[in-house]
Amino acid sequence: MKMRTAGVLVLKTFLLVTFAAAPLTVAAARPPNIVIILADDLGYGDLGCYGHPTIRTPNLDRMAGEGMRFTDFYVAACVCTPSRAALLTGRLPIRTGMAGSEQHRVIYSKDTGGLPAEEITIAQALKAQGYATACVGKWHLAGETSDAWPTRRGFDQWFGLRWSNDMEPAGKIQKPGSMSLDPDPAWWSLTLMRNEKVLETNANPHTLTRRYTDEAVQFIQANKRKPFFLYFAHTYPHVPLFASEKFKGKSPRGLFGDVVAELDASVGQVLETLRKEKLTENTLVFFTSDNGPWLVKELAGGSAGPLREGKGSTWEGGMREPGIAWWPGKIKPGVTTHELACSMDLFNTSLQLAGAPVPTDRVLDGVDLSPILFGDGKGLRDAMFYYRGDELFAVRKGNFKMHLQTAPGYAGNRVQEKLEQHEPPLLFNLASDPGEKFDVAKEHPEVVADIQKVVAEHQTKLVAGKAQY
Ligand SMILES: [Ca+2]
Repeated sequence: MKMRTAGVLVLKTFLLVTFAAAPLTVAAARPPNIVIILADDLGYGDLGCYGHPTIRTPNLDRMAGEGMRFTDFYVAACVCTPSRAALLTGRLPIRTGMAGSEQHRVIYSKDTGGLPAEEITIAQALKAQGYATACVGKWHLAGETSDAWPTRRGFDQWFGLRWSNDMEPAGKIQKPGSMSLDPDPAWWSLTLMRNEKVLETNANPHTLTRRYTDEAVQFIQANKRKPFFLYFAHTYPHVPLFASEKFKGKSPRGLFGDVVAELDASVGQVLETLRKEKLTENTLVFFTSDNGPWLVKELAGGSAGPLREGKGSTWEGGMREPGIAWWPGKIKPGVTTHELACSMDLFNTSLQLAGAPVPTDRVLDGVDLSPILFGDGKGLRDAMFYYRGDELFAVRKGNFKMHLQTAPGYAGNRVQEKLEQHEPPLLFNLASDPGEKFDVAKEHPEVVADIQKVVAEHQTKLVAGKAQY
């Protein structure tokens, strides 16, 4: 017996040593790569796999077919800056000071603030685990004089724009009052950044998606032998819209459709690169958008499909987004989930997958989505809070959503945005009425009372961060 035990031990030791030295085992033990692809102002209804009748998105449709499609995926805010801050930190913008206010909803170039240094981004947490980290695309979490650039918030490298493409001060000619379709590019020359330096002050808006994609592909190829985190935040389909020659004039939906088709092709190229480099079995890719469609831009804005309203609003169209998760061999293909999930969950999920410690010294609003992604996990997220600026407007619990206040979408300077207070609150059953048309508060006083308790508890415990912009 003793001899046999010793023999097994020797064999075990031999196997351990041998396998530890083998490159295959090292690769298998490697934490997964994480790629988050974020569109800007893309609506819930703008993709083929979310029901758009004429915009063709074969690559995203295939991604959903090979992966998991969420019907109830939310972002944490209905405009750019707070939504992005929440995705990267896993915290409601009200906690981090990145919520903005009714008057000042996103960061502008002259602002001095930015994402606070005390916050922990996914990039910082993963970099500490040895990940290579890159931000490709729009940041919008720092003003011009702020030091809160991607390279100071955990990213090894950054190639992209500082803000939205309609905020670029580089144009020589005054911008037109309305964001017409296909505007003169001379109005919209863009300042392109490489890390903390201005790379170009007259970048061609038509080639932006293609150049972002080339950068993302190069980053993946250059880092294929170590774990990497790629945050790929597209500039489009935020207005003004520009597509490259290859896509222009092709979509029946017009320029907006051309631009979305080009984004779709970009996603296809990223996934194809992962296939070519044999990284698919160890890479999670998640696709979503930062907020709903900018409806007042008319044909230059997107569609929220069956959902009410769009960008800037806490109606569903402002904050419910396409959400597609892809990891062949790990996520079951062709699954549609109705589980409630949020962009802030990508923080917890990414850290957990990377083996990074989840911070315990602060309130996190994300949850780890692994049980949903890799199994049949249910009910991970209890409630969803809808903030507009620094005010709570609505809360969803289960299928019911209660509105304390409502406002139409983000009108900019074209239409007055009229806020309405609701006392008693409005209540909608999103399962039977996703378009939020039929108030059922009177029929369900117990649900209203229950959600009011959730609101009271949330507001009692909430410690709002110091406003950063
Ligand atoms: Ca946006």
